Amino acid sequence: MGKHLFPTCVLILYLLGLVACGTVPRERQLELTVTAAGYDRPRLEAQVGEQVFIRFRNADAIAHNLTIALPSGQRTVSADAGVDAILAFPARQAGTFRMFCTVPGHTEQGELVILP
Ligand SMILES: [Cu+2]
Repeated sequence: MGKHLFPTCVLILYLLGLVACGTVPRERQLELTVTAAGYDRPRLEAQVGEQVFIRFRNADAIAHNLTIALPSGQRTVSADAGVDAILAFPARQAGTFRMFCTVPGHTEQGELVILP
């Protein structure tokens, strides 16, 4: 029992240190639902340094995707009818970035604002 105490203390101090130094990215959980009327919100917000998780809920009867044009490249997640999918990425740079669906003929759109 006693010989496990020291490594446990070291581990706890290490984890506390990571949190205190900010090297563990904060998480930003967001949700976006798509219906036949489009995305349910025109704007999502996150902050530089956060790990962003967008739960993309497809409440429509056909497949859609969520594509975001980030400075590091385009990120896409597709969701079949009635299915949820997750788009995850680090928010590295502040700005306003277009969100849209790339399925031909589809017009869903909005913007992701990454605050400095
Ligand atoms: Cu679509």
